[in-house]
Amino acid sequence: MIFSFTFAVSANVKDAQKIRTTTINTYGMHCSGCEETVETEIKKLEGIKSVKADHVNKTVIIKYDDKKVTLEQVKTAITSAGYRLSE
Ligand SMILES: [Cu+2]
Repeated sequence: MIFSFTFAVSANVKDAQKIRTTTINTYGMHCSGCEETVETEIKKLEGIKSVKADHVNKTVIIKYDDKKVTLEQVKTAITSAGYRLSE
């Protein structure tokens, strides 16, 4: 695995924790129970600040620390829970 770092010398220490917000299209959720299942699985990952699954809009909106967790890990959690990332 290749890591690349962009480092700003003047960066504030707080910037070391970079919180990203991402919407992941998620298919196969039918009700609020499904939303809960997805949210529970994602919350098990370290670095997840918040997660909101929406079965009507077919989205999962996450806020995460990209130093601690990758989008790939979140997507894996979704598919492991039995849901899909494409229609
Ligand atoms: Cu359901």
